[in-house]
Amino acid sequence: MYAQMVKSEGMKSLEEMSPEERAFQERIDANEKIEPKEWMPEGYRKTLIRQIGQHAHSEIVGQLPEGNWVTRAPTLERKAILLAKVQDEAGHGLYLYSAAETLGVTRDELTEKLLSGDMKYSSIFNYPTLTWADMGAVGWLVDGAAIMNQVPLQRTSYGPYSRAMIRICKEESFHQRQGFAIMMKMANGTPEQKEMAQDALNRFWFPALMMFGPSDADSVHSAQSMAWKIKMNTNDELRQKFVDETVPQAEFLGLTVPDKTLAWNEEKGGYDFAEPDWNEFFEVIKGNGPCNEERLSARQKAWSEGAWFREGLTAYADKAASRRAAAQMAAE
Ligand code: BYC
Repeated sequence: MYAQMVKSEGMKSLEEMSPEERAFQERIDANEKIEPKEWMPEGYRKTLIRQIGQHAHSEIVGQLPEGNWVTRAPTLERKAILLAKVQDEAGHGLYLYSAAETLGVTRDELTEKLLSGDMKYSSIFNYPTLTWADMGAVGWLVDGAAIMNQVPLQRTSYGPYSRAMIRICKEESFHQRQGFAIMMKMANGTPEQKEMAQDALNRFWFPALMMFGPSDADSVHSAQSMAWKIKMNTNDELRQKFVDETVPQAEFLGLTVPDKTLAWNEEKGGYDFAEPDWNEFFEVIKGNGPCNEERLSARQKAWSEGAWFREGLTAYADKAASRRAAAQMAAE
């Protein structure tokens, strides 16, 4: 299976590596963490910037579909909980941008790449959140899928990314539970509320499966990323785990997973399930999803309207630095 999915061209065997590359790979194989100022292959650095940057953008863009519901949450308590969750996502974005900055790229550079379309963010945030039940489905399925992917990333080989993941995972578990709590309330509510919960599950099931990335046969980066322990599992492995954990939760809620082919496979000890529509996935990541334009224009607006504030912060930091330098000179 591993050999089948090898698409990361240019992957070298230990014998083909330079002494530096070999020493680096041996550290990875011994599960040592790589820290910012240490030597690393250029491809390792670039792959991390791509993955961590995309992850950071996803956290920030991910605030938009949920922020949309803060003013419309049904009770004050739900409003406070949702607000806290949306704020957590901003925090996750910040830890991740900081981790990426240790690799020699600035947060502004990463943001500009997001806005120009040179960098991606998770496909899931290009789907609309139409009803309050969608806040349940996002927490339950989207944060649930995110946790499935991020728990193994706590052991990723790059120190700052791994440490950011530890904190993020703690918060994501709270997010997943708040989503499930909304789903429980809706699924046990009036017939209309149960119908809303089912409709949210119907719309978010396949997009949630897409969050794990293309099937292993089409995943261009997996082989090299796994050799470097940037990724700890293949996309299909994590998707399978997610389905196996989520189906019993849907049954508990009394809801139906919108997949007629879903069946327990005793032999593999997991469910057989339908693949998402991969054409739709590739269209969404090319920028043609239902909300791509809306999401990017919201980020564009925030970026241009925040320019005066960023300039103010830089001017203040420069002034403070020159004041400190002058005080130091005077003291010497
Ligand atoms: N969406 O070779 P592959 C969250 C791209 S946010 C968009 O398998 P890789 C949350 C991929 O980038 C959750 N693009 O790639 C926030 C590559 O294109 P590029 C975000 C996708 O990197 C707020 C191409 O397809 N989590 O939790 O080995 C509220 C080929 O794919 C997607 C992370 O970012 C996608 N779904 O594997 C609530 C986790 N999938 O870059 C929740 C960290 C693939 O060459 N990231 N692509 O142009 C990862 O674990 C990996 O990057 C992925 C993809 C598994 C996502």
